[in-house]
Amino acid sequence: MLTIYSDAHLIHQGTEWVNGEQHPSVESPARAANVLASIRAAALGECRVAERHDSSAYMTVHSERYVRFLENAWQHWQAEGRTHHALPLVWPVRGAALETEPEHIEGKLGFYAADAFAAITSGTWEAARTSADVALSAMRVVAQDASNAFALCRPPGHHASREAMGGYCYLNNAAVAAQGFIERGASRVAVLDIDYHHGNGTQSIFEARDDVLFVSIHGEPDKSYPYYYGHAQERGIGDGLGYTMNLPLPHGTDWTGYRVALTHACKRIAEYAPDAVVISLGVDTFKKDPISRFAMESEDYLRVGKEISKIGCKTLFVLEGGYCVEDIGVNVSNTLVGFSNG
Ligand code: Q9C
Ligand code: ZN
Repeated sequence: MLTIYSDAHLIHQGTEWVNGEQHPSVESPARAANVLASIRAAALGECRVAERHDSSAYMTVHSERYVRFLENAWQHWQAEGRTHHALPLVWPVRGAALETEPEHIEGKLGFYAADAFAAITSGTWEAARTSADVALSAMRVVAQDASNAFALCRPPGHHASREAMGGYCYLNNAAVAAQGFIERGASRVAVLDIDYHHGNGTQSIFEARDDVLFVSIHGEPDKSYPYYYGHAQERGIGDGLGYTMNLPLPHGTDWTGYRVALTHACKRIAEYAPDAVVISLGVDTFKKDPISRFAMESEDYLRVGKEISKIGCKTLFVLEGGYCVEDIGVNVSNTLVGFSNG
């Protein structure tokens, strides 16, 4: 399997609030380095650097004004004399009229953020756009060669919606890739999101459509971030009704429980008969993940990959979360090896 990657992510390391203090975010450069090292050790296949895309390439699933905000946020922040990482402190409340983008950067930050887990740093835009480029480059290879590929994206993307960053995500790499398949002629694309956290951004981008099926397995929203989305009752809206499937699972879920949900998810996807499948691959379902509450073992990811291979469709894996830096590499490569040997 071909891996697409980039080193541009190294210039982005965010900040988050933990126990009343600001710390370097658990979403760190070491994560991607570890994944690349494991991919190489597993001899999965060629590792190739991503091609550069124009920022209009991200406006297929994001609005132009949101992409411009990301591009210019750090300069606006600096123009206010700030030198520390930018995090929002004020948000519009649901139900309010939300159409007018404020001029002040403080207003913009809350306008374009779902939470305070997506800090803007001097390197954020370059890293985020390159992460989307990694997904787009890998999508092109899969679309052209009817093959499979792994997009080693960082920062992750699945919490980013059309006009909001959040949860370490800025541009929705998986959604940009899924839309890319559609624009290259696919009639139907499925996104299978197996990150521990519900892919609220991806769901919101596609929930009103029937040409992109979104299926997510995640920690139950009552107890897990992003809290407000991912209930089993969310099944899509309008034309998209029936094309969103949420499979929330309780804390402590291990392979025994996970397997049932994964088999169900893959069955639904196979029934949909997509032209391509995008896997939002988060390995924060791992038992030692510092911020999540499932109990998957490293060997279980071989089984996850094998189960996904049974869908029998061209497949693009896109890296999302996974914060046990020590084991993220083996968990990701096990998934891809399990798929390849499937
Ligand atoms: N106490 C991804 O995996 N923090 N994002 C949750 C936990 C935010 C996760 C707080 C988690 C975001 C891509
Ligand atoms: Zn996650």
